Amino acid sequence: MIKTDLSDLALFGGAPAFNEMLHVGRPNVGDRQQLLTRINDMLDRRWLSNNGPFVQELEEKLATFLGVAHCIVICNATIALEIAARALGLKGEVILPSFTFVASAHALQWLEITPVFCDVDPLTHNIDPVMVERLITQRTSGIMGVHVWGRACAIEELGGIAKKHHLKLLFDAAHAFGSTHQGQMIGGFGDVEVFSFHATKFFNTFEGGAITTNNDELAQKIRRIRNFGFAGMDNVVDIGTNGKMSEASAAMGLTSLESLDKFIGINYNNYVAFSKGLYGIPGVQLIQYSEKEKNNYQYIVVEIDENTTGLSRDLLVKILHAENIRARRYFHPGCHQMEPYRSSFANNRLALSETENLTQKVLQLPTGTAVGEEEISRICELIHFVFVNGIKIRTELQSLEHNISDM
Ligand code: T4K
Repeated sequence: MIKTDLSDLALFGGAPAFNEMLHVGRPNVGDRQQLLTRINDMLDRRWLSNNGPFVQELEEKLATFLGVAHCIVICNATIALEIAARALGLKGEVILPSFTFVASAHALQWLEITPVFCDVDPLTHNIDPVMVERLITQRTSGIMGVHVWGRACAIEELGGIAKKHHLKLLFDAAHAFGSTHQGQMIGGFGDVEVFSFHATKFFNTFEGGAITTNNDELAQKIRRIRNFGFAGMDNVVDIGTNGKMSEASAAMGLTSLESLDKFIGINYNNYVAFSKGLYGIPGVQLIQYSEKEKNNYQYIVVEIDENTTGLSRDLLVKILHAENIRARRYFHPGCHQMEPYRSSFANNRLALSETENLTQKVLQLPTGTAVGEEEISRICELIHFVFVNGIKIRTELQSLEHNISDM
């Protein structure tokens, strides 16, 4: 139903725009029959984990797709980051953006490496290399860039800084599977890159991730660490963990890979539909993906400038949730504002002004194969309606809150 009156909004008692919740990160599922066939094969073989045939096939196919010498699949990207950090010998401090999913920081802190949070470029949302250089100390051992929303961070600048200061460079490429930088697939930059294949990513293995590198020795070490440090039967040579991907996950990965182009095509069409639908709303800006590079278009990211719209991002999110549109606020409030980092970072807080600004402005809207043009058009109409009536909505809410506090 098209909303024409404030009372039509679900927040004020109207019927929600959607009967079923629309999610950011609804999993894409490829050919179900293919998946089930693979699962049956796996059961017949009775080989369920530990570098099984599906894992090996997936690693080979991913390495070819990414144009990288080694792809080591892992049970999830958080463990993959931990394994990568350990394999690289990171210690002391590692510089990374605060504007990332908290897993990037946790993976370091888990190894008792101090995450040193850096601000971002407000245009790209990616780590600011100028500030990175200012944060380097005697204790710094590495830099972790994050390709936020699948858009490559300043790879060359970070590479130059890492080389000059003899630091390791790794990239959290959790969002960037299928994206390119200067025409080259993300996966082969820095010392290592780490992907996430979590259910909410456009390419998923239920849970999963991968570490990619062109360094043969490092790849061998990563493989050992993934498997408890074993270098052969009964021969342990490193501190290892269990980072193995199961055969069921690899079966899902092989099946997802066969539908990759379809998933990206749907994401791209959704992105175009949102671009058109949100066009012309003052203070509402959809982030741009360069047409010169490949991207997976997995994230529909909108910046809300409250000074122009008169209505905050948080209020819009509240309105959308009531309408069963589960918009998200990635990455609110920023890692440096979360514990334990907030307490240890308190003195430095003001230094991350761009991050703090972004975490107040940014939201993600539902996309993926579970969302089509019809839903997108209704979401955009609703957002138009909300901002056209921004002042009235705020006044109505204030009077409701006032009445409640009087009761
Ligand atoms: N680095 C970066 C930059 C990352 O963004 C991430 C993860 C990582 C590292 C670590 O990767 P992994 O260790 O996870 O491989 C979600 C994802 O769980 C997380 O993988 C992702 N980034 C992050 C950005 O988003 P939550 O806490 O927001 O998830 P949750 O449970 O709220 O789900 C998101 C939405 O998806 C919900 O509306 C429900 C829907 N959903 C979710 C699942 C799992 C479904 O509809 N079906 C499902 O099966 O973190």
